[in-house]
Amino acid sequence: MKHSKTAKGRNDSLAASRGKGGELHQTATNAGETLTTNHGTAISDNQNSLKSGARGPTLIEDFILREKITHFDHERIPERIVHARGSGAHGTFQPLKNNSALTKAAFLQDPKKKTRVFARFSTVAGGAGSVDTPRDVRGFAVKFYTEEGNFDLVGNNIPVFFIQDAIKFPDLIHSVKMEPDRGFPQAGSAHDTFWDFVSLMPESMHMLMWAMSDRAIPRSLRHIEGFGIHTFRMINAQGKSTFVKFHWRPAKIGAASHIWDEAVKIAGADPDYHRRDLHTAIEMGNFPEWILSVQAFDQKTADSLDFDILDSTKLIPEEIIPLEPIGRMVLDRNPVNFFAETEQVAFHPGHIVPGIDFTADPLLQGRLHSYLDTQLSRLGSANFHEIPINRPVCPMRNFQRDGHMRMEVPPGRVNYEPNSLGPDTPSENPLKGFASFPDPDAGPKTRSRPEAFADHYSQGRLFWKSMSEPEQSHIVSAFTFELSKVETPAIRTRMLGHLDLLSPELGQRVAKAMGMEGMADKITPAVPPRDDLKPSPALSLIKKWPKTIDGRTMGVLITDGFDSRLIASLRATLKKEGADLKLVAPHVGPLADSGGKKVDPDVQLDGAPSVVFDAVVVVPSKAGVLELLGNAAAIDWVRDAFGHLKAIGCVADAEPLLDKAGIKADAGLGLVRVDTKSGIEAFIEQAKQHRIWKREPLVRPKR
Ligand code: HDE
Repeated sequence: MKHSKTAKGRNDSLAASRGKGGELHQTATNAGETLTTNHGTAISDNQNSLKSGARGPTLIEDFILREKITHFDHERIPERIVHARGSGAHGTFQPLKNNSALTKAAFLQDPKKKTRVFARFSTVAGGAGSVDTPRDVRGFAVKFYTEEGNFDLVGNNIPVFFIQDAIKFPDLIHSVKMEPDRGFPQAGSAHDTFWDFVSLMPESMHMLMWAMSDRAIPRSLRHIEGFGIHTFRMINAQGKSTFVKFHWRPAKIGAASHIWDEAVKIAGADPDYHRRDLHTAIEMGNFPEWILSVQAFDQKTADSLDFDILDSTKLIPEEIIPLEPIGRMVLDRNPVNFFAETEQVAFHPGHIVPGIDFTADPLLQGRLHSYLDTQLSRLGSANFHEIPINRPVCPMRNFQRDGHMRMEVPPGRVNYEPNSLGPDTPSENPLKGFASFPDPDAGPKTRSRPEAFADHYSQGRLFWKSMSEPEQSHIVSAFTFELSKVETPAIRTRMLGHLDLLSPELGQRVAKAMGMEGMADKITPAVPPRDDLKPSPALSLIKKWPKTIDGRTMGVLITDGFDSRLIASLRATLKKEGADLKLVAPHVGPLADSGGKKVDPDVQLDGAPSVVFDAVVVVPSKAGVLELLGNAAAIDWVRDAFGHLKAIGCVADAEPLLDKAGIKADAGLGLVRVDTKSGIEAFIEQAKQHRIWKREPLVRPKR
């Protein structure tokens, strides 16, 4: 082999070229300013390390190589222990009214005032590189950069939690994360250790109902509700305390979920589905919005409830205490750097401002320690508050000093308080400063739970009774799926015993679906479940589903010779409704429409299965459909859309494909001919249903 004698390697010609005088010129892709080291020394060659001869060993003297590689070696920081996979966005929050009767928090007073926010949504169990659509709780964390300091509302998309006391959190998370000996499964609760733990923790039962419901497979991050879970306090200027539960509701587009089979397939088709959806929606100016509400109540009301408001496994039905809207959040800007913003943002329920305070909820109390502590190992320094995404926008002045990576350069001799040498140095302010609410609740030092925390089944039963028929079936299927994955029979029978207590109907249906009727353990509850709690329709997603396609995307399958006039008319009608369409074709290069005009499709069929769309339209030409008949991806495209209960629009030429997929044209089941304007309108009406529930019994056995 002949070796090059030149001092420059092959890459020279790719990334840089020499000018007449021998100086290096950057190519067009790299025409910016001169590249430098971290310390500002200009770099002459970013393609070759410094060697002793072109084929000789690399020299340790090469400070440029060493600096670059050392920095690279340390690029990663530990991922979050939980909620490692997340997506974030910037936005603003604006009160809907003056909320001074409830709170003195400055950012909640003036409806004209906007406060910047950063929101991060996450899954809980999977690692940072896991997929977006497993069955899991979603984190819903918002940092409000208020003029009185940062307020972090660190919630989830489910209003209750698995455990009542923080001391059980490491056990819960160890059980759900991948099993320690084998390192799997990643991002899923369908395994023995999780079900072993929860089946021994009756307090988890209510949350399990939510986790096995459609809430745990959301359609997108834009379509989730958010909850503060714990009871907090709001304090007004007169010092009056009101208990509050925080609720976020997606404005306009409502909350929506996937069908399980769809979520599973999306995990393969587009592991970044939720992240991409949020990013794209914001990029397109389709800004997601949420209304922040509180359920506000006093001590007397708290005393009248049949559970303890300090118990995070319970919710207050909004039919008992209605939601009071207090503000609106709009997310309108994507991060420009994922690491700097989404990865480094440090949420902490202890970041609060005057006017908001904690209660003694033992889960919340434990969190108040955990979140500060975890940032120290994750971000590596007590100075994480100086990272731009975490910095408050109001002044911060104190005598905390030094430490790793300190950015501030505080001048002067005085770094202590009280002092007499620094007349301008900051001091405490009893009037403006945060004063904890003087909570009179106290008692003997004890490791125990209040008696009022003991009813673990009644609210789970309430949840079951509040669901629509399809939602109940999905819960049965989810328990069946998860418990069938459990290998230890004793865990299955124990869980079936709990399900009987949650609802005998649920228990029987799951036992039957698993082929384990009559095998449930008999479990004696600490407090017998109540059957007299009134259903709360607001807990159902389907019952309050808004009829809209705002923010949705339709997939349109086309082939050469397709009718582009029809597509133009469909696109215009969808646009009026706030929806978009993507052209899906057997290849990504241009197609010729029926008039011979070249049209670029948006995506190629194999990479855009129908699971990534909200509804589908099939518009091949007579000749094109014959090509599709021999393509399994095309047959699966329509078959899945049918199975996932999506509205399906088609032209007459599409019928052979529908036939081959076993789909019979019947408008009653959400299949609509879109050849005419009224056909397009009828299709949109069907798409607004979001799912054609009548179709479900045809495609999934009732369990
Ligand atoms: Fe968290 N949780 N958590 N959690 N949590 C974390 O903090 C913890 C709990 C929630 O997007 C960690 O910065 C304990 C409830 C969200 O960055 C950690 C307990 C709720 C996020 C932690 C809980 C949450 C976290 C990991 C039981 C809903 C992601 C990394 C007492 C109200 C925030 C981090 C983000 C993150 C601890 C229970 C929500 C380890 C000890 C209940 C949304 O500190």
